[in-house]
Amino acid sequence: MGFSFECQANCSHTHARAGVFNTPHGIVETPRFMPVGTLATVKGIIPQQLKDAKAQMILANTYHLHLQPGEDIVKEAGGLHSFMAWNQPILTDSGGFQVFSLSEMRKITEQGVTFKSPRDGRIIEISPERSIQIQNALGADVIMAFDECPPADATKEQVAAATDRSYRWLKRCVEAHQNTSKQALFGIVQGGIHLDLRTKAVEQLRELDLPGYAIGGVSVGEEPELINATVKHTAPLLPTNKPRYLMGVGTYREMAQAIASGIDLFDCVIPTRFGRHGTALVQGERINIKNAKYKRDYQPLDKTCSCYACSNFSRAYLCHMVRSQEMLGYIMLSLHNITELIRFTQQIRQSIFLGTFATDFASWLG
Ligand code: PRF
Ligand code: ZN
Repeated sequence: MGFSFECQANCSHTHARAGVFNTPHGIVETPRFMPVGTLATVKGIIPQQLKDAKAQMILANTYHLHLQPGEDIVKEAGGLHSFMAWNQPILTDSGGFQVFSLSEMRKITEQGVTFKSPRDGRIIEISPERSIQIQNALGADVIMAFDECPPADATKEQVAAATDRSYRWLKRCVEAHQNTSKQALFGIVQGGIHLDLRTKAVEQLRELDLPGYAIGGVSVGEEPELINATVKHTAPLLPTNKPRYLMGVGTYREMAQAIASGIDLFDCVIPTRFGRHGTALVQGERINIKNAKYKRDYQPLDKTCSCYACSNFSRAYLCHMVRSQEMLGYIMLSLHNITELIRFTQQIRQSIFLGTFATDFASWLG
């Protein structure tokens, strides 16, 4: 079975839609949050717990897996699904964004990027062709175009040049992609906060008739209101019959607003990163479980949540574990946070079917 996207319900007040994305490893019901498993592991969480959290598609990163253990080992193990024992959909990001945010001595040319490996100082080159080759070897259901994501302080000229280059690189990715029946290549719209650049980029990408489209280059440090304005302008220009993915966004407000603009998929490291720092997402708020007020709080973190932490442990116990730097504390907060963000997107999905999205989530949309 290949790939298809069906829209099942549309909101009559916003661009929000509920859909199903079919992949060779099963369905993704949208809108949906996707947990991040950078190194082919969602830190601290086993696959059964991800299933219990109703995760459907999870992410992994080309850049990290190329450095360690190397795509040859993943391929030899039978591909990412078999290597990490996750038999549901997986998406790999292409590496370009991670090279820019994580490595030193990076150099970008028309050919691609070169950088010094943070592991052993080796000089590594990743081009659009190389990124696709690596992603073909890893074997995720969805693979991403190799793009250039300019920083928030780039000039409009720099953003325009990166957007044009991302389009030339995308055509090279399409050309290099070997495995179109088993892996869907998504294009990435760049253009920063410049709406005219976004419009032009969408027009170019639509020509290529790809199985899905992502909005990149947002949430890179710009004002939060500009994220919403950019997505509001860009998402409705994308084809309605293909999935739309907003990269690296995963706060309640940004997701609710992006869903109202017609976005289907999200990923973000927030739930696991927060979990490792003692922060829990509860009813739309961030709470620091280390706070002294939780020392004798014997209620669950969130009594409406069905995750393992909320079903079995008290805030007092979680507070104790995190204060004692016990790894189970961080794991339980990460598990709760992932469960919570998936549940938030699922509640939105339900409200789209019921026709109550715009009213039920009004407090997040304003
Ligand atoms: N491009 C890629 N991955 C990304 C981004 C991008 O622009 C972002 C920006 N928010 C997150 N992850 N390839
Ligand atoms: Zn919970």
